[in-house]
Amino acid sequence: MRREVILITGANGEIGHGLITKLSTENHARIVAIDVKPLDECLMQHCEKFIQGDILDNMLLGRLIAEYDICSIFHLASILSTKAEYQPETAHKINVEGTINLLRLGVEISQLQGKPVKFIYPSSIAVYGLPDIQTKHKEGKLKEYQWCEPITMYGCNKIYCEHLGRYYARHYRQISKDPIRNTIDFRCLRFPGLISADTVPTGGTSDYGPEMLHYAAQGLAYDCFVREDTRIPFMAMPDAIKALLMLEAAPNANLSQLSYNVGSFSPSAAEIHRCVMEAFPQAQISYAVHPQRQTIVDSWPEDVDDSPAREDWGWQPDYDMDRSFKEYLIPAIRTRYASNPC
Ligand code: AKB
Repeated sequence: MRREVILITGANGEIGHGLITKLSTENHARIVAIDVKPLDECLMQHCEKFIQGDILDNMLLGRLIAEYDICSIFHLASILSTKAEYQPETAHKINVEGTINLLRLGVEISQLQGKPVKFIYPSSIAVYGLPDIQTKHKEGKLKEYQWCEPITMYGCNKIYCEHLGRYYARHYRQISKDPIRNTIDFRCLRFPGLISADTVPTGGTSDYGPEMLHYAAQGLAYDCFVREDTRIPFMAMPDAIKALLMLEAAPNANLSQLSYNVGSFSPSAAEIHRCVMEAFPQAQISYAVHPQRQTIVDSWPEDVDDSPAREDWGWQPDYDMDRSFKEYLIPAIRTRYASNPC
């Protein structure tokens, strides 16, 4: 009998690193991982199989169905907000067409297995689009349905893929003679900016948070590209992984909506700066505002209302800002740059 596996796309990215390690070491899951880039050596041992390939390659995805019983899909692959503004059409291809390919794969698997396949999709605070800084301050914590008018290609892609997930889960081929039922069990999280001790993000607009810290730890000077008073929500990577796994494990009957905000702490750039200086007093951090990136971050909320996640599946972060820095980020980053692991 074939054993069940979990499929992870974008496996070599920031979330992939944390998720693969946790799923393998603690949940003893069998993982099939895909990424266009080679997988870091230290993750290989945690995967049953790694495939270097493109989620736009339908032949490759088709082969997966033949070889594995996929019970859950964590679709992490995407091009982040800043990079997507340089290449909007490429971002659309990967972020939207890539997601459709995975959703269709999920439907095919569900039909073969006779049960819905869990499809876990990380969305983002980039789905929000506040018109100006006054409105941002006035609105404070946003609920899932407020101000969903993103100004970036990445944000447009994410909100559209949330809708696609709902369509594939509930309305797929609804007027055909034999509508397909029990397709995918779509579950989506809207993440804030993520900060990991193990990886440095590339191509995002919340990158100033993790960059400040990683540059300081390496003794490099850093020009923060947003104003000191800029405030958006952030989350430490262990909590992001916890949220993904909690949402995946939640009984379907408890889920009152398909997309959930998850919050943790919401510092200004100056507050992150202060925490970094406490740990690395020699750090050289200055501000060189990039006006367009500033506009993007100003359109994102100061904080998110995550009460549905708390009520439906018991979401609660383990790390507030103080604990994130003191117990996770600073010690792990010191070790990382002392020994340079992958
Ligand atoms: C980005 O900056 O694009 C991402 C995000 C907030 O989703 N980190």
